Amino acid sequence: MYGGGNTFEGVKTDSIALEDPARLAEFEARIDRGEKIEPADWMPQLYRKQLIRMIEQHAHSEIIGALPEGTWITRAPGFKRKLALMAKVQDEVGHAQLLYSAAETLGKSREQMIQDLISGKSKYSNIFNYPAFTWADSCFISWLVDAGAIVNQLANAKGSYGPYCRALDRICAEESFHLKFGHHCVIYLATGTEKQRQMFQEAINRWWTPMMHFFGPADKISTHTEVLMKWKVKMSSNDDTRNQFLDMYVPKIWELGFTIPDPKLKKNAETGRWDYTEPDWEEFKRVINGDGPCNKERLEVRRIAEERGRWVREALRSPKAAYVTPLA
Ligand code: BYC
Repeated sequence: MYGGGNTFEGVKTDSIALEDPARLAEFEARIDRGEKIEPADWMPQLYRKQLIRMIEQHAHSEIIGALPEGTWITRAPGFKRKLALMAKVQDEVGHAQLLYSAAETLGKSREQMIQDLISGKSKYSNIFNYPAFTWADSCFISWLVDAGAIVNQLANAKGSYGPYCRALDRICAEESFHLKFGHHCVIYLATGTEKQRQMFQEAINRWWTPMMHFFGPADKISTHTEVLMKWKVKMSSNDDTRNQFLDMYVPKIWELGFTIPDPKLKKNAETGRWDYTEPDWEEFKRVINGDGPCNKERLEVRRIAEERGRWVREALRSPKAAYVTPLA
């Protein structure tokens, strides 16, 4: 909730009341006029903290998100799919670099962000804590997870913080290629043998709940939506984004003759919105707090990568010292 005495990383959220009222009013007027806030501009502490949290989580999601698909590079069917998947995974890691840079403009160092990821202090997207057992799982990610990400990111690219919006513009351009690649791979499975169709159906069955979770908790239990929407960091609520995704992609999934494992899923003619079974939010909480099927493995891979890359970072910082060490 906005205000109410909660704390966020040691800053009382009601410290907004301690901000200079004139500066706060001017800041909010700029946001209302649709101006971008830039790093050197005055901003409330809470705006800075919330942006760091959200952009950092987004960056971590790109890095960790590269892992389940990354394991399919060598096993993707055919040379062209291997090449395309390799390029996609590289893009995702590049997105993380853009996002870490955007978060750094707010004053948190990249080293600290990576430390907070590895120690489990920072969150990253729930969905990448599930295993990609088959090629069809990888196709689900490329098509539908990327589609969900685009719906969210296209909206937020029109938000208030300049560096985040510019990073999102670039990310969305690349994501649209990923989506086409994923769709192409799914069409191939959908028009293939019975076994191939079955593989994709099983992928939908496995990934549907995490996909519903991906857009964040239902609005009525979301913690940060109110303040983030007020300051135009988030341009659409979790339920609205989820609904937009369902609007765009459920018909496409059905058109291909697949089913979705939710008997309640249908478009409500009266409200114009989708009815669905509320996904299990207890499972969501467990997964985002470190107890999903792959959380430990994902963070361990990241920790090892960090350790193995240390000498490169040190060499960049101090080339002379690094040159002597390997020869010694
Ligand atoms: N997963 O108040 P709420 C990609 C947490 S990568 C984990 O509604 P908010 C791709 C939330 O952090 C793109 N945690 O939060 C990459 C909060 O916890 P804390 C991923 C989640 O921020 C490679 C608590 O739940 N996209 O697509 O207002 C290959 C309460 O939630 C999640 C982004 O990162 C979640 N799904 O709204 C392929 C988009 N949802 O911090 C593909 C950027 C919520 O209080 N992020 N939580 O401990 C956002 O747009 C927003 O942060 C969210 C959540 C809509 C996700």
